[in-house]
Amino acid sequence: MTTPRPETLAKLTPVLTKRWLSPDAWRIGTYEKLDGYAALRKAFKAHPDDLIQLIKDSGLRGRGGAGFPTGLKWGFIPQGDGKPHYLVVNADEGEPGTCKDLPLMTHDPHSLVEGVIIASYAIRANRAYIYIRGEAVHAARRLRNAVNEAYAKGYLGRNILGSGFDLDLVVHSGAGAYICGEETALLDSLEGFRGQPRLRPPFPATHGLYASPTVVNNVGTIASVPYIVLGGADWWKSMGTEKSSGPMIYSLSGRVVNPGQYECGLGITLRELIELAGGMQPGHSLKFWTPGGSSTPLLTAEHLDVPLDFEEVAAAGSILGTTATQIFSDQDCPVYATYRWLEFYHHESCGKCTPCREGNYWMVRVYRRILAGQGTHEDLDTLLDTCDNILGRSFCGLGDGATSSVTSSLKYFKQDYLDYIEGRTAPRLSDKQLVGA
Ligand code: L3W
Ligand code: SF4
Repeated sequence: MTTPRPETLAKLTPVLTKRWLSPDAWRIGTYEKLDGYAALRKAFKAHPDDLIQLIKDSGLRGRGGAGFPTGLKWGFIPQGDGKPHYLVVNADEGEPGTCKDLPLMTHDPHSLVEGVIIASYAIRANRAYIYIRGEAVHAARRLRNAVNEAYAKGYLGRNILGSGFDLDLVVHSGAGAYICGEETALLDSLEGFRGQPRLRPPFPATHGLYASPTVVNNVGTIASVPYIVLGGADWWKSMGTEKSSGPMIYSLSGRVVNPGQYECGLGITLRELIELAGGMQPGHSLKFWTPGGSSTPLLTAEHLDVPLDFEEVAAAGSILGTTATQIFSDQDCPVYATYRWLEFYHHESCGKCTPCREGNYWMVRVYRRILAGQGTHEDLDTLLDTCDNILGRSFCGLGDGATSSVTSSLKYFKQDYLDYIEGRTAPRLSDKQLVGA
């Protein structure tokens, strides 16, 4: 294990994670003692439009993967249109490797509830929903407890803190489908339909829940709002980079000594993050990694010093995504890892469009063949051709995301594929596993 140098330790910026180690921070009394609901009182003194401007000025970008500017999204909500407005929090965290929202909701649920109230006030929504992943039973329990506590203290319901603003907040548990993390599938699911993506545009900002203007934001995005209200836009921008402002929770998993959540300004490098996590596990050296979950193209040891912000990761050929950095070593196989991710996408494909439904099905079969030692050189062309027919031709991001590890592993680790095909690597799957993808 390596001990982080003081200059690297100084890069930790606990903002959203600052209460996680306080026992009982999930209870409203403790939360209030730790500045809880102070931002809400401050927000109610401002005009809703000024709050939207504050979020614009802060440069806050969506923490769910796409990095869309939050203030801009809030500003899309038409005002004076006579329609109800909704805020929907996407808490359907399901991307492989992604695990920053669940601990936030478990350890500090009130920060999300407070963010929901401020954001709803800003966009003039009187009803908000938190759509949480079905398997996240404990986090949902904590959230529901927090919502009940907030109602009891007058932070939710009618005429909140005498402001004249009303808000009802519902915590809704999904049924465990990854596709319901896609914002329009989430809205369909919330309305009681089968969760499948809708055609965009129109975007939810104008035609969202029940065809009304709706802001859909990730947990981390909304939980950031109280801090920006209290600290101001300049303070928020003092962390991160010029175009990717603020702190970000990086989730390190895999071959590091201390996997976990490390909150640092956007733009930290993987080299520094691994140092914070105590280094690589003894006997392991970095081979490949995902900057933001399994939907983001793999990077390698040559990318250790890429600043992990939206722009620089894109320039390196990947996507910052959800900052779920999964670390693999020389003892891990990129072909097998890609196969396991593909199994996931194949299983979770909602089946609405042909490229994703059929493409992932066939790619899983090709991977099984390769991993069973029965692959051919043509299989590699078939994989690339299939990806070419999925990427940009799928109805939603799930299809595109499924191709990321295939194309990037073939780009960087073609030799690992050839080693299976040409018999230098022992098969990892048996003949029995070849059938029935
Ligand atoms: C109004 C316009 N609104 C865009 C809104 C849109 C959405 C947001 C981003 O997410 C990402 C993918 C992966 N008028 C608008 C507009 N919007 N143009 O902006 O939209 P978009 O299309 O860029 O992305 P998306 O499809 O919403 C997909 C990332 O997710 N990903 C997956 C993550 C999985 C999780 C999880 O499990 N928690 O987050 C992995 O990287 O990068 O970019 O709200 O409505 N003209
Ligand atoms: Fe469904 Fe996949 Fe098409 Fe998305 S890309 S709509 S998940 S079949």
